[in-house]
Amino acid sequence: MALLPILEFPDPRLRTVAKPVTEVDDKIRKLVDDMFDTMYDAPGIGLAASQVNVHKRVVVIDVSEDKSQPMVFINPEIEVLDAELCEYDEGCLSVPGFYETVVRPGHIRVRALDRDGIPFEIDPQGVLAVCIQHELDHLNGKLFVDHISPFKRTRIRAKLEKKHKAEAR
Ligand code: QAP
Ligand code: CO
Repeated sequence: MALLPILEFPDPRLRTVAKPVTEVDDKIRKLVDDMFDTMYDAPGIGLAASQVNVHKRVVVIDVSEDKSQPMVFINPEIEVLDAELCEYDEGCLSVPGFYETVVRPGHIRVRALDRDGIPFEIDPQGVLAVCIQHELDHLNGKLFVDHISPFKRTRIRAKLEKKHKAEAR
């Protein structure tokens, strides 16, 4: 069991584009296990390696109520399946305390490798589709606050900077 420190907006390291995993080995599996520990402790429903300052294309998600559906996505790729958009109130462990409505495609296809390096494919809708897109954004250096108005983003940045200064005292 290991809890990893989570980077918080506006930390510039969250803007790093993560590199593909070339081999799913024990080191990657240890990262995946530590990411689940960190996500469940928070608690959260999704975590990208970028958020724990590891710039590799690794995502963990569990949208169940009782930690019963852990999912691992290594080198995920998505395809939009239909034009229908979905609105969801998103939050982020890297933007603690803030939730805003984000609009995204509601039905996607995801191809990725699992924790054994085996390719799989799913066609999620609803919260799982939202969460995968949110986490894939992290791997590309993007945050949910990039999808909201600049006014709201600036306000969130100012509040978090104030919190970080108070914590550093
Ligand atoms: C991404 O987010 C997500 O502000 C995962 O104080 C969120 O797990 C995808 C969290 C919503 C789809 C819908 C946020 C925990 C957790 C906070 C999370 C907080 C404590 C966020
Ligand atoms: Co996030």
